[in-house]
Amino acid sequence: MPFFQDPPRLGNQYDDDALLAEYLARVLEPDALDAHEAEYRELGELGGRALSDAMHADRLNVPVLTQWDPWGNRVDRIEVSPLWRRAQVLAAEHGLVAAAYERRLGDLSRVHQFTMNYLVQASLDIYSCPLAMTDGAARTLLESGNAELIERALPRLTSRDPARMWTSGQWMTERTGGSDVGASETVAVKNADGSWQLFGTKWFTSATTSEMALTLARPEGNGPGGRGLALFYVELRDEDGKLRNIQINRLKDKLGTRKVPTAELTLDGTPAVPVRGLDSGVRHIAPMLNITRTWNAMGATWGLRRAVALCRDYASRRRAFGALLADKPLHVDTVAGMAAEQEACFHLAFRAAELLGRIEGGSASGDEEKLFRVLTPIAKLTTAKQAVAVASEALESFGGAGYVEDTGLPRLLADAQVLPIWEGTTNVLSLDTLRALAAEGAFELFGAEVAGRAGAARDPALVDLGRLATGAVRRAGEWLAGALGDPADVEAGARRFALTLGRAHELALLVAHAQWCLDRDRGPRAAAAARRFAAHGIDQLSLAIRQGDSALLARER
Ligand code: MFK
Repeated sequence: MPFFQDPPRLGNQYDDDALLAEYLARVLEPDALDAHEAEYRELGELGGRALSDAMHADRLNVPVLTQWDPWGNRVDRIEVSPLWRRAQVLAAEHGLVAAAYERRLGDLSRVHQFTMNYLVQASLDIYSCPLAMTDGAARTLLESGNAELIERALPRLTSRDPARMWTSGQWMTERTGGSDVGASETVAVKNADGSWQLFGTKWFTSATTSEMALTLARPEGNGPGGRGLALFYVELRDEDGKLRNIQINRLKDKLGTRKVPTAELTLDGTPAVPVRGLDSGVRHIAPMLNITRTWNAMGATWGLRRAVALCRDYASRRRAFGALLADKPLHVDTVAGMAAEQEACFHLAFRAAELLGRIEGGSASGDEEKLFRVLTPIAKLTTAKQAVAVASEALESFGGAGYVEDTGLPRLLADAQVLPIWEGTTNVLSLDTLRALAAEGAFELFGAEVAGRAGAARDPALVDLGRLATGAVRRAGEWLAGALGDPADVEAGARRFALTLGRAHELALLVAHAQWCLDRDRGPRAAAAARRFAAHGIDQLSLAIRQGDSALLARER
């Protein structure tokens, strides 16, 4: 009988997830868990079986743009994949956006919403992208106070009826780039009747199939920079379904996220409505950024979870050199390292969700709001880096199979790579971390958050790990205070500084969770995750050696 390798398989993604079970038992009231467990289990079953099979079967389907009809009319129609059409129905029916706004679980509604997404999104081919922006648009409109637009769009964005639910795009990036948004060239022109039209090119619009979008444009006569931009609301199609003076120039040929119909658009007189005044567009779109960045951290979390779940299962099927991989110490060492990073990422992303839920419920203190502002860029940049590193390791752990497209495995890495790029690169978010920490008392609040979590430890080994976390934050603060004399020093070290804070916070969260597990005899896994994660390194600033860096950028000769 010739040898054929058994492929990795997934089980129910709720029942199989010990970390999720512990976390939900820790943060939810038993009644709330009872009320929602059947739905979590249903989503876990879909995520682990029917939808992951469908995603595999759908592997070669990509969105198709048809620009012209047979009679020469410009139509610019995008056909998305079958799984995306199914995802649209599932997202509405389970309230994957709506749950955050219905607030059935009060301040824990964001935890509930993201738990559902965590269970299913890794099998939905990045349908999380339009949902993230839909969520961001709902929050941005709510914060704008624009009653007319809220009344018009919010019931759609947060609907549970697939026929009524809208998704939203977020059109920011132009040819001038996705980071320096203040350089945007799109112009807003006011007509004699008071209406507005937009003229320009949007270079990276990820949800062109959405019904609406929030976008930035510069009202004629406004000054430069982000302050001169205004935030506009656009409905893409008229009553006949025709695009309103929008042309879809082409779809992007991307490394990953290939099911997402990311397009280049020309706005040629697109009707638009100002959302909130006629300036400060960057500030006014910031609520959207903070929501989509939280989704990004969550996206890393479910991507990592999928990679680790596949590796774990495979280790129990793959036999080499006379033993299962699961019994090979070096393989165990490798996968344990991945699992520890995954658990850390989970805790940080869900901590952000906890704070967001409290802020939206109005029960958060000013300090918690400030903390969330700091945590958003830190969580986004830290988890995105982990997602790429672990996805790469996951592929390697499958050997050659991890490099072969029709196993579906390479997609883990290709899709993860978007996470440090989308919604602000690691460097841009490191600078945003500094901006958020510039608020009075913000660094002290962050330090108190880490110290509070680390301080939950009573087990001596966990106490030591907690000290490692608080020590790293203290040293990061000292580094910042010392670097402040030279802005170039601060900027050069910003990424290492932000990653140090992110990893220190993750370690403190792991420690607190591990203590909770020890107290309830829930086994050694959580403590092992904290220990292993700490061993990977927390303090990144010891490598901050700027001297001579420019020589490394110079041409060879
Ligand atoms: C699961 C995955 C799902 C992912 C969804 C996929 C969606 C795909 C679409 C995209 O990829 S969109 C492109 C991504 N681009 C970005 O995320 C932008 C990256 N660049 C930045 O974040 C820059 O820092 C920024 C554009 C904000 C800098 O612009 P400016 O014009 O130099 O702004 P400035 O002066 O720094 O800030 C303007 C105001 O906004 C300030 O307030 P004031 O006017 O009161 O002084 C800032 O404090 C405020 N602000 C900026 N960022 C903020 C913020 N406020 C709150 N939160 C923030 N994050």
